Amino acid sequence: MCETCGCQETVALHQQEDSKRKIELEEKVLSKNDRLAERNRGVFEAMKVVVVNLVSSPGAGKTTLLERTIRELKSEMTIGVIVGDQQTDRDAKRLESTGVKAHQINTIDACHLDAHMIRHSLDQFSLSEFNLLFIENVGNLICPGAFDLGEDFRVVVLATTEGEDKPLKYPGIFLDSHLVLLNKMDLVGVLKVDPDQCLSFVKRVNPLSSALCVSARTGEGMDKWYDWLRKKVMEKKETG
Ligand SMILES: Nc1nc2c(ncn2[C@@H]2O[C@H](COP(=O)(O)OP(=O)(O)O)[C@@H](O)[C@H]2O)c(=O)[nH]1
Ligand SMILES: [Mg+2]
Repeated sequence: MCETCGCQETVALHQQEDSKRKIELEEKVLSKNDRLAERNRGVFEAMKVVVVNLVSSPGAGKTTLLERTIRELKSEMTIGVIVGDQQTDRDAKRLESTGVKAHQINTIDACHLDAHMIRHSLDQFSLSEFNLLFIENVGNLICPGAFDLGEDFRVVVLATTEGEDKPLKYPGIFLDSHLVLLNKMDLVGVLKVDPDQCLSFVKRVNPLSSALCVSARTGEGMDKWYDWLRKKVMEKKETG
């Protein structure tokens, strides 16, 4: 007899049914998101805007990295930002102070941005004006990895303060990433972390991923990141 509701089924059978229902529900949510992400991708393609989805743990340095990147590149290209946080518009304000348009999404209960939220956020922009659109995702190394937003590239920002082993512990987000930025390199000496070991773990999870070591604070290594972005913007301009 089931102790949960007193019916004749076994607890194991109930658990089996619950997890089947959970999988079916997750599949439905994700396939709806995938359809909306494809629509977003079509819009980005038509407008020839390169879209970069930045994902990381909270505090890895996404906003700091964007602030420096925008200040450095805004004379060469037009840039917009969509930023997701559970509450507040603090990051949008920080990013707007660099002189670009930033739209904040407050996800309230959700731990990630999804394609539907991005679709509505696009109404805030005149997308055809942009060469480059950054999406700063909600700080979380798990859920954002499951939600395609229609972006061209997913970039993981990993901070040296997180230790070397995060790629092994949270492989999902690294699996489909195009680039890993190992940030806070200025702290390596103090922390005694081994960046090479961290990057070898990234390669073990995703042999195709590239990585750059940077410091958004000091600017160390950032030139290679700017070159990566310039190349992607140039390539998109040249297609079609
Ligand atoms: N030392 C150091 N601190 C950094 C660096 N990048 C960001 N930070 C600091 O890390 C904290 C979190 O940064 P923030 O950009 O808000 O992270 P986010 O939550 O990923 O957007 C802030 O105090 C930043 O000043 C870096 O490269 N080196
Ligand atoms: Mg931020």
